[in-house]
Amino acid sequence: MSQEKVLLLGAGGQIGVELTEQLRKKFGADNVLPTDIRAEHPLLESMGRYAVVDALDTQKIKELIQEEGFTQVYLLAAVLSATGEQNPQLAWKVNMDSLLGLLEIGKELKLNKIFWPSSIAVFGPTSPKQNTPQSTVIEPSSMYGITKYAGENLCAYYNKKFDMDIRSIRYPGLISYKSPPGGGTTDYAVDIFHKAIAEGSFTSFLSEDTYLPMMFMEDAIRATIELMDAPKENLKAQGGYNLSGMSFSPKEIAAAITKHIPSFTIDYAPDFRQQIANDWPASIDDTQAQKDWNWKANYDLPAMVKAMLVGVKDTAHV
Ligand code: NAD
Ligand code: AKB
Repeated sequence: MSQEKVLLLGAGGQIGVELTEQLRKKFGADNVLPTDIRAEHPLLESMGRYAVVDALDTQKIKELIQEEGFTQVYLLAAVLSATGEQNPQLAWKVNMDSLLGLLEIGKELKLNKIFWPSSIAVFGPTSPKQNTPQSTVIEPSSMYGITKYAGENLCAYYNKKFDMDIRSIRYPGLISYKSPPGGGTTDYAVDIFHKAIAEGSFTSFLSEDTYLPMMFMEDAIRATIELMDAPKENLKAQGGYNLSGMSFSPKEIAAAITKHIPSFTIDYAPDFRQQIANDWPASIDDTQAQKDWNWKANYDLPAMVKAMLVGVKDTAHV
């Protein structure tokens, strides 16, 4: 098999920084180029090359792929749920135009593989709330969810019509300490660790009993690489793959943190993000990912809390 060369668009965010690290371990630093519209993330500095690229600049992306011979592209640039609800037109433009542009490039240049992330936000108030299945009623209520479901359908269309290989995961809320989250509804579950360590207290913008599907970043990155490595003929899901890691409420994550920081306190001031969360699943059924590519999460709530407290403390002292 010839050497794969990987281009990441939107690599300066919560997922991209850690995905770049792992893809560089897998393919070699010189074969992985992270790009973003922002300046280079400090963790990527001195790890290899970096370029500023607008994911909407289709011409520039096409030239980059042709000049450097990229075989795979990971499109991570997006406007997430909370920012998207405040600026729906921007969410539609960034999330849809970047994808359509890349799919056209992928078709023309015959890219080997494309990765495009979906989200649990595809599910809406009419989907089953507990153990939401892979295939069910999907009627998203947020602009972000609408773009993710439209994107899934677009990927399925290009896969079928042009025999392409575009793979996707419906990530739950991702929890990490290396790069901050960027405007989502699940971001409270990252912020709570920083506030617990720095201030000993936290005000949650979701109510105490709001259960959402969540996952530790290490699991999410491993899932992404495992899905991209899986034989194409095994992948039977319609749309992005459901992935389950853990499910908890603000009250439960606070109780788990209190086991390590007994004086920690939480209070609640729900805002507009409560409505977004109310329409999302509480937990996810990922049987199809288990079956098609042997997916299994390693981190549960106690393991994730322990890893986050160590990670946030360590990075705070760097
Ligand atoms: P993020 O907001 O942390 O990072 C997105 C990156 O895209 C940012 O660095 C931003 O600068 C960049 N970007 C925005 N517009 C751009 C443009 N026009 N050109 C180039 N770069 C641009 O988001 P993330 O959490 O890393 O999410 C990556 C993908 O995964 C998104 O599609 C998101 O919807 C999806 N996802 C994330 C989560 C999560 O919990 N983090 C959950 C489900 C799905
Ligand atoms: C968000 O909250 O917008 C993201 C997601 C679940 O897609 N974390």
